[in-house]
Amino acid sequence: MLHITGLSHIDIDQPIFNSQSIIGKRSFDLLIISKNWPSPGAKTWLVTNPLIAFRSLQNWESGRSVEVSLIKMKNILVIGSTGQIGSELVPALRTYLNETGTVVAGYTSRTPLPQDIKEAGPSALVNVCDKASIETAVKNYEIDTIYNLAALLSATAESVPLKAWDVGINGLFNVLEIARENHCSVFTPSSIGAFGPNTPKLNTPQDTIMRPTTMYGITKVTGELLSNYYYNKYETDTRSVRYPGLISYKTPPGGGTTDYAVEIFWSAVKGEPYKCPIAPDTPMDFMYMPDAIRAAIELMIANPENLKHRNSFNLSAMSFTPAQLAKSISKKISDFKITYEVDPLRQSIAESWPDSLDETCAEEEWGWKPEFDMENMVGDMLENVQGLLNKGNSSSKKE
Ligand code: NAD
Ligand code: AKB
Repeated sequence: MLHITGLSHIDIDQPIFNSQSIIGKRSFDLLIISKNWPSPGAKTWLVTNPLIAFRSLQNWESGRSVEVSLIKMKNILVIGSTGQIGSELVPALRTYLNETGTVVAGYTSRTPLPQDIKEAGPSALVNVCDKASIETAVKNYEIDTIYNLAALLSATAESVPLKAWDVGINGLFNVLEIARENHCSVFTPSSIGAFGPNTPKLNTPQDTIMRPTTMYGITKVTGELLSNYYYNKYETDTRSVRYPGLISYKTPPGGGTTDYAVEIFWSAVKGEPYKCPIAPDTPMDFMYMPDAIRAAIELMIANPENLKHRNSFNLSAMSFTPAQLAKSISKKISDFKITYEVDPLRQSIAESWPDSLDETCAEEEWGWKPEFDMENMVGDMLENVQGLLNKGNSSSKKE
């Protein structure tokens, strides 16, 4: 994880806090500033340029307390960089680090790296089931933070449950062991799939019944427990979130139950009717990818002293049914049509998951707040999918 080399709690009115006192310190590579610390809902910013940090602080109301963390350069390994999340997380982390650290894009021989990721920084062949390949990348690049995104999503996992366990759990064990030996922090996403049919469906609490009925869900609960075990037993800095279904346009989703909420946009923009595999009145929780990426970064730079939970935080942004999403799209594309051909597997998984999660703990412990609701997500998705179609990219599904 981040190596905090200095941590001070200061008042921005105090004379000590002037441009010289920040710029004068040469020992840090990144500056993290958290507003209203340590109150609940404190907001954290990662700033790579101390001058910009100082200017933005001057704009704040005087008298606010702020926490300033001076942290060392980070070298990050992202395992699973070619997926729906990884393909957006790698460029986002590179932008955040702003050349003060290295982001290594891990990929497997089965999935070539997108050109933009390959050209913008280092990459390494990393198979999560092959411990040596993780170790080589960690040692070669002096990695201090691992984002472990390798997994088989819920629908795919049901057709190859042993493989899903191997990648999700034996793979995670490898990552945690390497992290323990090399003092790395680890982020391994969990999911709404960690919950099951006995879980309270509405405003699902952070700590509640977790008896999933899918192999995907079983790997997610086990992964949460294993990650907490490494934190409690070895002080390995593990942190994670329970993502809802993620909506994005850059990379198609990889075989999940919530994939419909991405595919629908491609049909709508192409002027085609969409055949939905989920029944019209089935609610699930969703999040737009920019929020998901921000969460992955903000949690990993959060002050560890404020984290009472670690693996994993409930996250939420919007909850809707296919019919509600179709209606929202129809407001922008009036002749859009949706029909339903329910896939029994995906439908039964969807019905076993919560409708909406309570994310209070994430708000209180690391200041989490989503920016996108359904309406502005729909507008942004339609615009961006149209842009991609104009450029000749027409893929809404994994090849
Ligand atoms: P994805 O299927 O799009 O990508 C998974 C990535 O893992 C791919 O790059 C794949 O090549 C890689 N991978 C598979 N087997 C591997 C192995 N043996 N070694 C190394 N890499 C391997 O998945 P995603 O949507 O990007 O999800 C990433 C993580 O987030 C997963 O843990 C997933 O369960 C979780 N999550 C995703 C969503 C979502 O809606 N996308 C929601 C909740 C949680
Ligand atoms: C899936 O549907 O499997 C994923 C998830 C919500 O974990 N998108």
